[in-house]
Amino acid sequence: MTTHPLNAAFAIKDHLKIVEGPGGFPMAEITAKGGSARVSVYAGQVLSYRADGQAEDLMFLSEKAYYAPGKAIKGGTPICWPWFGPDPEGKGRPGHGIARNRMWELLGGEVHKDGRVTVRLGFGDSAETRAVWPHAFFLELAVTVGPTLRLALTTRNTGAEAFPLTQGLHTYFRVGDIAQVQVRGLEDVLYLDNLDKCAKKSAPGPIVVNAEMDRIYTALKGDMIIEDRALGRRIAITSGGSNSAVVWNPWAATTASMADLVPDAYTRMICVETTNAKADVIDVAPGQQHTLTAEYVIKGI
Ligand code: TA6
Repeated sequence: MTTHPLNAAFAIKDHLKIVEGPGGFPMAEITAKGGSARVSVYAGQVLSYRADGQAEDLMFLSEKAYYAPGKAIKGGTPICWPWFGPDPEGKGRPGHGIARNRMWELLGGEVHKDGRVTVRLGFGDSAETRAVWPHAFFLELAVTVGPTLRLALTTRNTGAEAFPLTQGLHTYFRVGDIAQVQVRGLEDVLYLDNLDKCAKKSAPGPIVVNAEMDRIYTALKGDMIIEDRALGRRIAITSGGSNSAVVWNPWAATTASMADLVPDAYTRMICVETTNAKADVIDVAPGQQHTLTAEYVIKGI
């Protein structure tokens, strides 16, 4: 990785450096009091976060991820926007929208009094975006790095008509061994089972993953917790601006069908996603904005 011309405008000594990352994409390297992170300017995607003292990254990043224009990077936090999942209008547009497979702009960085560092990235509408999604907008992601990682995704409607928005912070969390993982905080919450024609279901007790899972939870009760006995840690996820969540693990067969995952990848990852998905649609009125947030705190067991 070599240094990058964006440093002239954005570098902050000891805190923010831009390097040329895989695929030649600019990558922001953030060093803060309490933690460090790497954020790709392509796709506006956090690829790595490590709290000080943690041996393991918070994020799973596929060894076979694509770093190429038009492709999504498998791992970290892909931004699903302005729709979550398949094209809601069935026009054959890309799954999970138009943000995760295009270049963004670096907007700025800031060191806070408490030593946290925030980096902001975004993009607005253009002829290219309007050809796919005919709305005027500015989308901004603020990544705040410290002892915790906080993501805030703000959608501004800069046009004259309201638009519906679904979206997701599709984080791939690194786990030591999926067989030793439990997800808490969604007990008895109604979910739509994406692997069973979106049948409505619920289950008592923590979530245990022992087969392919793709669930859209339709309400949040509070924090979601990933308990990972193999890595001896719990990840607490606090969501804001969201009343839905997705839990996804592709398991062996679907992993084998994905060219950007190695065969055992599913044993080392779980996606627990802060979303506005399915009926959790946000209508963004002209001149208004909506912010979706997720904060990740790593605790011991
Ligand atoms: O968030 C879960 C999900 O929507 C699944 O349905 C699955 O398709 C996954 O995302 C990954 O999608 P991708 O297009 O990144 O392979």
